[in-house]
Amino acid sequence: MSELLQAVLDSEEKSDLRSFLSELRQQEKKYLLRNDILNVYSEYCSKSQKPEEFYTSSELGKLIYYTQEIIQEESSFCFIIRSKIASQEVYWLTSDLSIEPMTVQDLLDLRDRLVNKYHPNEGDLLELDFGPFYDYTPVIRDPKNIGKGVQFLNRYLSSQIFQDSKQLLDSLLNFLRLHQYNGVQLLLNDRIQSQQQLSEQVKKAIGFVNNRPEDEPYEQFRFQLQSMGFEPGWGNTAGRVRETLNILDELIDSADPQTLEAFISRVPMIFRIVLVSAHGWFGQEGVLGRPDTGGQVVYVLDQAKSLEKQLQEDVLLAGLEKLNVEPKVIILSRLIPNSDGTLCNQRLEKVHGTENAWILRVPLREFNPNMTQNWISRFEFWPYLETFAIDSERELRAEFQGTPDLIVGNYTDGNLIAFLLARRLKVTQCNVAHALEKSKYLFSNLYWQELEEKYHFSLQFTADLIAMNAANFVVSSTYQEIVGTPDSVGQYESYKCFTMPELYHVTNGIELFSPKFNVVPPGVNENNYFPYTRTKDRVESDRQRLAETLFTLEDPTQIFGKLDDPNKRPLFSMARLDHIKNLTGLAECYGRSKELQEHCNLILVAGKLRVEESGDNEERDEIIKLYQIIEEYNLHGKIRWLGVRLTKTDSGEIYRVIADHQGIFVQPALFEAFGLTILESMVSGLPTFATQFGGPLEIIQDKVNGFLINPTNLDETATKIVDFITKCEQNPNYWNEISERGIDRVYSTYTWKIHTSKLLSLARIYGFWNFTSKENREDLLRYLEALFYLIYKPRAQQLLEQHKHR
Ligand code: UDP
Ligand code: LCN
Repeated sequence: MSELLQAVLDSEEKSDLRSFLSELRQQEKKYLLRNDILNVYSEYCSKSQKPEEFYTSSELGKLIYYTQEIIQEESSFCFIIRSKIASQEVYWLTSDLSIEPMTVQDLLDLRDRLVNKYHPNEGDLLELDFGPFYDYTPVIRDPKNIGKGVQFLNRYLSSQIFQDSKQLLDSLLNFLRLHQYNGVQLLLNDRIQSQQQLSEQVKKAIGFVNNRPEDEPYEQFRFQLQSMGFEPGWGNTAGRVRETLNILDELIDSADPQTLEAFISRVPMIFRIVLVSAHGWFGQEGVLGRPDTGGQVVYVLDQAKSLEKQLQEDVLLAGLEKLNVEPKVIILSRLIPNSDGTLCNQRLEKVHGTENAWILRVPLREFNPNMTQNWISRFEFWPYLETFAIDSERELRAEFQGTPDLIVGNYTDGNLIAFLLARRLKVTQCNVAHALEKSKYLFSNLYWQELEEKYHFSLQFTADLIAMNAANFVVSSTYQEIVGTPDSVGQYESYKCFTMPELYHVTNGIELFSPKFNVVPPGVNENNYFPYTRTKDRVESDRQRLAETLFTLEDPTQIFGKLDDPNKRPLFSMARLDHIKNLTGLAECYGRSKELQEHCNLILVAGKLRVEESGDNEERDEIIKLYQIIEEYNLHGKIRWLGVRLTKTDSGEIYRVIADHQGIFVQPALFEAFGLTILESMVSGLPTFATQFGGPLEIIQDKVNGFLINPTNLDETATKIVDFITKCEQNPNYWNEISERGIDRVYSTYTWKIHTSKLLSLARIYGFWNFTSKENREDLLRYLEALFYLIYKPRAQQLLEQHKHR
């Protein structure tokens, strides 16, 4: 029984609960989310003149704090209480205050009844439950360790070696014999056939390298090692080979998690990587700021560059250089024949600044040229994924002259393609969500039928469930992406239990305590984005040109607005123009605050200036809204709106120019999964104000190296910014302090170097884990395939039929 509910009933606050429920009954809404609940509660407290402590410290206050949802049916209520991260309890509270626990099934039925989609006489709905399949894996117990999967797995695997060393060391031996590059055997040859031999030969080889100079190149003693059973891959010098062999020796004798991780991280098993980023305009210039093309492209491009570099370093250290081992990274995207001036119609494009990283674009099959020759919104992309995966497999095999060692999917579509490819190619699959739409759009599952024509969530959520469960490991940018915060549900967590009325019920959609989840935040491209104070790396002519573009240039084709006083402090934001990015909210916040207008100009880099130029519904709505706000608050002379598509170097310099003018960056999104612009602005040295909803909550330490805002509270946001400006005016060094701390925050925590070395180490360890637990995963994968063929595919084919007539 819920302790929180019981505590209220056992206290003197029982009558308060009764009055609060009666307050709830007055509400028009029957389904209240946390914010609504807090509003009703706060109204109740002020109406009944409760002292301030009552709001938070009373038993009722505690119950309300942890209540995520309340659903009313007739005169009773369902309370969904999340008193601990990643676990919820559901109770039914009747008008006479009796409490009954509810099952997940009861809850989903109730939600269906609420939208009149409950039909018990027609039989039960399909129920999806992935729980039973997770018995092959150990689970984390403490929620605070969620997202540290690899540490947990290492502990688990090393304790397995300890308990049953024979079986796991056998697996390790077989695993080590597996690795080849272009037909050349690596690590072990046939001279080592058993654990016993491995153990003996390792000691013998250590003795042998011990007698050689530390920096003697591997090539000079390669054949002696070979005769002992060791092939290339142990190191490039005698010193490095000795180190690697010593780690293995220690592992065989007494396994501990650090040794296991250190050893597996050195196994040369990853040379070829595929990064799937399928739907967008994937290119190196002229693609950002378009609908659907933002951070994911930036992330994947930078990641590809950094991965290539790290793989090259690893090859060098493993002593494989002389074998002509050439790491290769391929970004797989779609080819868009009508590419609107971008290079998205080219099959192959080299990634700038790399030796062997490429963008490979595979065309969609021509089901209807009106659709498949053009960019297709991510919400409409679903029918093309399976054939795209089949065609891509062929192209990838040709490009690699073999198969890849790791496939990383990005976003729902890329993740589903990664699942299909990994299954066909028998390769480790990694998932990166970037943003899960389910939690971005309120009630997106409950009202999926009404939203289907525009968003096709039935396909997207089914694809998400398949891909996230199939993945060997999941890389998330933040902890809260997985399981939220004490008072908000995580993005992955939102897949745990939900109804898709009349389609299916999900009673256990994902195991949040699985070690597959790992928090590995992205970095920022340090060549493009660096502190404004590094003047020697800046190009003066670019600085001047961009300052003019930002503050004074008159070019109505791409810039709206002329500033009365271009010298005022700039309040800057840059984002795609979609509803969730909420630039219109920022304009309104600015419009409502005379003080802000007095001190600052508002400068926005966003989307297009004209409705006719946009092919995207949300972007068109936002353009209209932004003009309305400018008129309503008469912001002429105070706002500049740049509908420009910046080059990569310009987009770096633009933050620095704003910093030259002691400006501020504001990121006002209603929800932001991570928020690369926040890293970019902080590393440039701009004091940054960012939404408290989503990833920024983990990036920014409030008032230390930036500021968190609630973008739904416009006046409070304006006050926070005005307070900061006032403080800067009183103490001119304050701006510098925040600026410097923002820069430090990025360099210490958000670099691509940290990201890729962790990612590769994960890929190796999960590769090993996949190898040892392969058979146990097969039943899960079969279940997922059934969902793909029986639910996803028929729906995708229906959508394809609609597309054929467009
Ligand atoms: N961006 C850009 N021009 C624009 C809008 C955005 O270059 O007009 C870039 C921005 O610098 C950042 C990325 O697009 O690198 C946006 O990433 P973020 O993670 O902030 O948001 P997303 O668009 O992925 O939701
Ligand atoms: C998608 C988003 O919405 C952003 O919040 C992320 O920063 C971006 O992808 C990169 O992961």
